[in-house]
Amino acid sequence: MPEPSTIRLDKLLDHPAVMDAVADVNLELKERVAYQPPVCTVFKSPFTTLATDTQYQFEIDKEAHRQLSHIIANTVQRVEGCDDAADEVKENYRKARNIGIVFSGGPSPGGHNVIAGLFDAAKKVNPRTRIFGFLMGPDGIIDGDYMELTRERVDQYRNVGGFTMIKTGRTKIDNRKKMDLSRETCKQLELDALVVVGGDDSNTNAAFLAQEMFEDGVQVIGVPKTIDGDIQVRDARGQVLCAMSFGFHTAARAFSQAIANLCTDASSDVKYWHVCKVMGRVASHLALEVALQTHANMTLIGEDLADYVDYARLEKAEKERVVDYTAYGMTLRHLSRVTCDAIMQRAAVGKNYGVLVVPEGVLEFINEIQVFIIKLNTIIGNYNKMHDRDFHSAFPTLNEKLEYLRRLVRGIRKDVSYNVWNARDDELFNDIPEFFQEGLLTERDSHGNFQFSQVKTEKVLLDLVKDYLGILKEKGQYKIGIQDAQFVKTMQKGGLDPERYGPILFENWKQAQYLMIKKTIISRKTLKTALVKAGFLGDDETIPAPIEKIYNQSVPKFKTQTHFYGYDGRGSDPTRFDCIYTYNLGQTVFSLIANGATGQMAAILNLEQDFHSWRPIGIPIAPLMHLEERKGKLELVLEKSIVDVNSPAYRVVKTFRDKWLAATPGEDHYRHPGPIRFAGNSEENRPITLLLNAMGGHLSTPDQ
Ligand code: FBP
Repeated sequence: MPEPSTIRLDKLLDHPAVMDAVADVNLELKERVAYQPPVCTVFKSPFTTLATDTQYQFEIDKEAHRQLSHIIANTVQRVEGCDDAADEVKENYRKARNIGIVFSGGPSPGGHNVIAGLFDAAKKVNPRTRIFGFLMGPDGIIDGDYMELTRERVDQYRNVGGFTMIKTGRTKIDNRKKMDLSRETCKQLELDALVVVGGDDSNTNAAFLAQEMFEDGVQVIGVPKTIDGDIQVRDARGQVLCAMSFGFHTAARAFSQAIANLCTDASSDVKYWHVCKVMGRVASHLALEVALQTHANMTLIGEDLADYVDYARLEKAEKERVVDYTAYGMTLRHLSRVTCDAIMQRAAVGKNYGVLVVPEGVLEFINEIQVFIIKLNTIIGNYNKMHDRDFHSAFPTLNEKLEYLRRLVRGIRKDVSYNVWNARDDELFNDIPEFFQEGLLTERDSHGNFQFSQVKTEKVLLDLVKDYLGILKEKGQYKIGIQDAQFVKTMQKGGLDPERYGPILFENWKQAQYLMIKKTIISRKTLKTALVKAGFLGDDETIPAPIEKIYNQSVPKFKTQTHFYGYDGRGSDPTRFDCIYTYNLGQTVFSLIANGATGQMAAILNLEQDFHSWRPIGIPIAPLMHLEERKGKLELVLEKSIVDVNSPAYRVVKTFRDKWLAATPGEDHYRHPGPIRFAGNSEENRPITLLLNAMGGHLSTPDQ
């Protein structure tokens, strides 16, 4: 045999093929960064102008009037293309500007393209315009940390996921000091405009910055970012202005790909229930899109649970002439029962496996948990208002926090919150597992939001499900159905007559394709008793092997795997839809700035339609604001949108619920959206939720 040739390591490392193979930049990435998203027709014109669109009206909150006087009269502005304009207008449009941009909140795929779109539009109009990226989120504005963005840096991140170029952060510019420092930074940089790319809270912040810097002449423009999909803007008449924030499509597709793969695995080795928690904070938009993309067996939608009415309870209460408020809305216990029921139904047709999708914020819609969240938010908010040290530094351990709550009950600590937490709350709270108590008491984010991603929602539900399935198993209700043909084959192979044993073993012998062992047979002992009683077995005889085999196959083991889909999808490279959407948002931002707008949020109409119908607009932020309780006090904020249970997307999912549960003999109905690809004719070009919801605000049922 010839000796294998040897190669020196330094030579190997110098080899072009090896260098290519280990390079940080691969071919796929090269192709991605080189992609040039198409622009809306208006951006092909040498100029753009803004036209007020009077068809959109808003109901304005009095407090918004008071606090945001400079920008409250803003209207919806349509961006229009323009070939020529008066010299003065042209001069103003083309002037060299200093523009700052900041990412605020969690990363969302496509953010880099907002920068690229703005950069390209601004530099095209005037190459002397300078774009500054504030580093690490709003802290960069407060501390004056920024970098000037060069073409080389922007090019490196085109169509690439994450917010890596300038990073992000969750600081809120929410007090005088931070506001003054931010204003100072903008002055020092001689900024003409500041662009805030963020979620509902960050766009709220953008409105306050616009108000604050109005007289300094610094324009502030917001961009609707968040994978959660909870910035959806309509006017007072329900006309859609922003159907979807950017990044939602990519995150949903990334989660869906992974979850669809689990569907494949689950239906191959048929032994696990995969429980997948998906991000999205309170709203279940992402879970809804995942349901549409994957047809997973069961998808919980928080908003649907809140709507739940337990009619059996109502009926019982009516008979007893009492009022049962617990019949409205879902309790944790009831949710676990509904989940067990679905698991049992599948097991009955031999499918002791499946995929369950749980939105991370589902607990917010559960009666008792919602009460805890509101009460604890108030207690923590009150504490922070009254003391120098914040609640979490004052009570770092769970025990210390619990002790503080107990003291509120005893009224020893005459705190403002002493009447918020009572003995009943304390009793119920002590009943829940420690890890969940810890979750509920976790630190709120800088905007006062409950941090759902930090709570093991799926574990809370699963623990209850496991307990209840155990009870159902003991009652003989949770069993795996045995295919009749398989029973016959096993018996005949072992020399036993299936016709003789069938009626003794099964409660639905000859009635169904999947046979259920009788409820009274829940152990080998009870199996033997049934056989002895039927006269098929003597007291001293052992159970025949084929029967024992069938019995063993009917005993379910509830084996689970839990998964959390969040940060991975949030960091994914954007879909083509998000690449194009965000690049055009960046271009829209520039048009708004160049036309003197402030306190507006860039958006694009007709996202559900063919790209050629997309229409860039500016949405006035101030008229959208309303009062909401945050950290225990009323604050002016942008409303988060949750799933509308009358929306077409939700109704479609609800209609297909039974089909996708697939608790019937035969195959599952899983759907495979495949990986996020950048190009290709079969690449899906927009979110399914978006398409469905654009088909009508509300659906009527066929008999209406
Ligand atoms: P934004 O609202 O800032 O876009 O963030 C969305 C999100 O990814 C949520 O889905 C999730 O609950 C949260 O951020 C996680 O926050 P963190 O990054 O602080 O862990």
